[in-house]
Amino acid sequence: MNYKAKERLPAEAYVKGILEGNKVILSKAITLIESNLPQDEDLSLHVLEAILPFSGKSLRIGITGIPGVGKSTFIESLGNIFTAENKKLAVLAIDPSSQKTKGSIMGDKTRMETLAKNTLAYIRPTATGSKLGGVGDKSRETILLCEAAGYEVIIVETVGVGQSEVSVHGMVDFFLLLMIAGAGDELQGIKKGIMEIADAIVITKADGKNINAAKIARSAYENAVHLYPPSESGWACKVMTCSAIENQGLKEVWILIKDYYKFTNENGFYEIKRNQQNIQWMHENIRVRLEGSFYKDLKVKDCLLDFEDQVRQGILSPTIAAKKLWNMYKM
Ligand SMILES: Nc1nc2c(ncn2[C@@H]2O[C@H](COP(=O)(O)OP(=O)(O)O)[C@@H](O)[C@H]2O)c(=O)[nH]1
Ligand SMILES: [Mg+2]
Repeated sequence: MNYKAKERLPAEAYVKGILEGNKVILSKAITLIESNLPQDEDLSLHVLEAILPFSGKSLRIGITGIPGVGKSTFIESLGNIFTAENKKLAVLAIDPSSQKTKGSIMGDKTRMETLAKNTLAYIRPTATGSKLGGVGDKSRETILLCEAAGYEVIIVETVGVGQSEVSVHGMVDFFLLLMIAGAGDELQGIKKGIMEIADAIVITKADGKNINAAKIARSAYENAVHLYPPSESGWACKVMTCSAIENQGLKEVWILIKDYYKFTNENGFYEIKRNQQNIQWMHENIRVRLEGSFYKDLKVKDCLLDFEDQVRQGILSPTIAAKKLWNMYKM
């Protein structure tokens, strides 16, 4: 038996530990929440429900950009500013590309060295490589646990691949896109849609020989974002430059984030967005449950391969196949 029930604590022990800000218990609770074992579901939900009243009070920041753009180094420098203000910071580093090697996560740990040692900071790499927003993704629940543990700023770091940026955008208040000068948008894997949902674009590594290129990139992106239609928040995307290594421009980014917080609080968007995100979260959860239940259904399982075969051969149309399977499922 793989299941190690002994490793689980009673619900109250998780809740007490989290509320006391105990990092070891917090980590164990996140492991529990991330578990997809049916045996863990009740306990997970119990813990989540108990901590819910203590959650929601952090500023949630999403940071995305291609591998090597400087996310981890940036977070380390920005994080040091937060902690210098005595703010507790949690960093959830999610890297779907590191599923096999876990290489980037190791890199992250060394690149966030001072944060990793800081008692005010908590770093949680997601080693599962789970697809953000996909089945088994518990990033949102993890955010809630960290908030209940007293973390006032939560950074969700993700690599700009696939759909993960969009998923992160759906769980944070402020969405920051990091870019480097010189590389084209396509080279950076930046899809247009991503720039449009960013609350800020920061050109990293604006130091040494790179300073001028960074300034040029900044005005180019400024011109580009001016063309976008106004966002629902009423906030216009800002473009900045920074050097995490030389500690330049980071304070300005923090001021900008605080400005955004003030702006969206005053115009009511902050709350509207959180509410929308919760509704979306509920629907995603329902979709995941439905999908799981559908593919686990024995009648469906029995016919699925055969139907796939017929679709492949062109005997059966995909729509009809889906409809037939759906009817079987509903029977
Ligand atoms: N010159 C310079 N290099 C940087 C800066 N930030 C990060 N780097 C370097 O860029 C590389 C990738 O950084 P990392 O933070 O791991 O990027 P990530 O993959 O986006 O998390 C590392 O070699 C860093 O030392 C910066 O501000 N200036
Ligand atoms: Mg990194």
